[in-house]
Amino acid sequence: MKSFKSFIAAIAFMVAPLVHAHGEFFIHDAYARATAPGAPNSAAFMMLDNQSKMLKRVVSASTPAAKRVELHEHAMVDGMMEMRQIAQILVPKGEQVTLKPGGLHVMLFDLTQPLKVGEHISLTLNTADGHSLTKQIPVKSVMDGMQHHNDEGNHHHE
Ligand SMILES: [Cu+2]
Repeated sequence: MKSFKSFIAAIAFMVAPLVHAHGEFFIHDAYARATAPGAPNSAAFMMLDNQSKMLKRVVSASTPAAKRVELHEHAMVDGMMEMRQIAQILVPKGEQVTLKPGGLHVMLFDLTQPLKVGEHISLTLNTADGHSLTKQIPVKSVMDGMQHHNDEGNHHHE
């Protein structure tokens, strides 16, 4: 048993620096919403995965595909679901935060060209600690969650 434990410890010791070298903050399953010709805006969605020992704050984003990029959330305003800009997206240590239609998203304003299914765009996220993550993300057809007043099925109107 003792040698087995030291074997595991040796493996952990060898693997840890590699994991560190590959970064500890990840973007998974990212995509941008396809647009109709002439549509000025779109959005990008993804899962943020913080495997580090510290809180990560995404404070800005950019892409060559849009002239202006903002971090957005959806919130209830006077009984209506509206989206609004937020200063940062917090990802606690060891946790994942999902950006999805109808929730948090990266808003793409003034597209430089229509986003077509099958194409890829480059998206960069910047964190408060000065790191940037850039990914090529696919363009996908997405149900537009932005115009729905979705009742989640829990309310019961008589
Ligand atoms: Cu938005």
